Amino acid sequence: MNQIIKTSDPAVKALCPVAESEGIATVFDRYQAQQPQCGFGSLGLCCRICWKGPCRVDPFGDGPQAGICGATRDTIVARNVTRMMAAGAAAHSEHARHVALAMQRVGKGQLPAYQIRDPQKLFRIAEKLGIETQDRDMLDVAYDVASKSLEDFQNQDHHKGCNWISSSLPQKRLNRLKKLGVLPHNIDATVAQIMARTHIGCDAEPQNVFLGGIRGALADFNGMALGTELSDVMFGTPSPIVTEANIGVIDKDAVNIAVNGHNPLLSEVICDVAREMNDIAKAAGAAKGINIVGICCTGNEVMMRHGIPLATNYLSQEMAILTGALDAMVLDVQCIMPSLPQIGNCFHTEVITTSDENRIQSARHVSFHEENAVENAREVIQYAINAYTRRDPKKINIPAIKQTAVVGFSAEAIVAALAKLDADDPLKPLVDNIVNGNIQGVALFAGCNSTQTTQDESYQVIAKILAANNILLLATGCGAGAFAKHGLMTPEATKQYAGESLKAVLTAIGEAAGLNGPLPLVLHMGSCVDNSRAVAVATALANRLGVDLSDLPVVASAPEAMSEKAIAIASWGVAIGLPTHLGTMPQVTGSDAVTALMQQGAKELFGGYFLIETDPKVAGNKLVDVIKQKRQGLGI
Ligand code: SF4
Ligand code: MSK
Repeated sequence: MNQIIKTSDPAVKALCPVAESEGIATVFDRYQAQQPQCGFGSLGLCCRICWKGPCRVDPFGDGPQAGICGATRDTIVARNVTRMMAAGAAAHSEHARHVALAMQRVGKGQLPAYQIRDPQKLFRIAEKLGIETQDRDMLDVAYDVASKSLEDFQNQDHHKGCNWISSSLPQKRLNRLKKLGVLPHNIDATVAQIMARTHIGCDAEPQNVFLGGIRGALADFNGMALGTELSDVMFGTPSPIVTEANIGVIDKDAVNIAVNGHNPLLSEVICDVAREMNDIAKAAGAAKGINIVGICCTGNEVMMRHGIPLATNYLSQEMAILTGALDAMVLDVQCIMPSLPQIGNCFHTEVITTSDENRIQSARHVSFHEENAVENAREVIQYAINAYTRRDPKKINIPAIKQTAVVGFSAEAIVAALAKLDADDPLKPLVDNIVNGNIQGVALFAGCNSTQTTQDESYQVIAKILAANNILLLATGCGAGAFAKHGLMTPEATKQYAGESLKAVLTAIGEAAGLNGPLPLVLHMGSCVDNSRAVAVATALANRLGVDLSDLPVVASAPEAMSEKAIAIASWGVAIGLPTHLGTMPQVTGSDAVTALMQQGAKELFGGYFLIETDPKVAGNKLVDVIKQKRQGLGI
């Protein structure tokens, strides 16, 4: 193998040679093996919707210009991207449904492993959803909140919007979306409708297909908001906590267990049970007991709630095993590489799937069910301890690379920090500083890692440009992981990279909040399902200023968007009015009509639009310009 390692992460660079010497293929090798990737697929011009296909449209105009059924390039591209939005919505919303169903059972007292850890938030949500709270038992309210949330999967009345979206966006935005006919009434029905309308011989009008996709993307937002908020109720609303990130958090003197995926239902219980089983690990010879580390978005979930260190983000999940000191990797759902068990087999690592709907060939499977959560957690931890005893000391190679990260900035935590400056009106300091220009605007970094670019690099380049221009930075998902690993979630990064006025504001807030220095340069808002937290902050700002979200100097950036979930997130970002940067080339450019629809067309319809730019420096400067234009529009 002749390795080309597309990463900026020093830990990954340190571990790839281990893979090479062991003859193990990693994501970077498999990327090389796929070159050149199919041009038709890259442009979105390959249709496999029926078995007369696959059909491909010639992008140069010489060959076929329609599929066998007559579908044009515009129809084919629109259907492909719309189906991606539906898949993203389905993935986030399955996660949300899982959490809501669990909370319903907590309300009935049927799941002793779980509690309501944030009752205040429960009651706030109940009021927001119009549920009676006066003199009511907490568990009854929890049951009703979960049931009302599940209505968003069941309602058949097209005139009634989903409960969560209706109570989460500014009225002006809801009116605009309603007028366009893109507000979902039911998450499941919206996903099913997209699959139906994109079946062969159905909706072939590209804009109509795409707007159907936008409704799916807004269903994704609804599922995401619901999943985030109910998780906070059950597991606690994040508040700032200091931890560490990158592969050096794996400890050779401990039983190391990585939790990887997205859904916190099992990982939360693993954290609880690990404390009880620490002595068993010590008795097996691990001087420091059990060390839980996070990967990907399950990693973000446990990091922001418990300060569990983050081992790495999506693209480098295989690297944790290459350290030779990872005893188990426990997998739940989404963004998990099917290659993990093969790599685990080259070491002593137990790779354990836990979701019956998400299994991987040759992985050990422990079927997780909430009613058996404690037993399930004990079982996987015991597998890890047993594996620890089989470790080969000669294979241990943990690069001593890690960074401090201050994480856990939920919307509530941000408001609480601001309240230290103005207890009666916490939003006022933020609004005042945006209006007076000390903070020029806000950028939300979301999304994945992708082999199409250099891992984590664009995040850093763009963030440094925006910060120097006094733009407040928020991050979720693998973007948050990137910033944590590269030391940009620290007060020191603020001192080094923030423009003078932004630095002054972050310092004033940080010192008032008792942090003895500025807030970190990038505020960690959670996993990729937690983008709704940033929307909550933006909605509060818009309501306060009496404007729509598209008027605000707020942008989103997904420099390494890769998954169908990321396509859904970016699409609802556009639909709620945000200029949304994509740093990887979306698979739509085979259709001028769809590409134009996502840019100028979307701008006219929604105020938000896709800004496609693969060069991070150019992208950063373009986002600064967008923020300036938005400020001009507001007259500030
Ligand atoms: Fe080809 Fe039409 Fe079938 Fe797509 S739906 S594979 S374009 S015949
Ligand atoms: S895990 S969707 S690679 S953010 Fe949330 Fe990361 Fe993207 Fe998966």
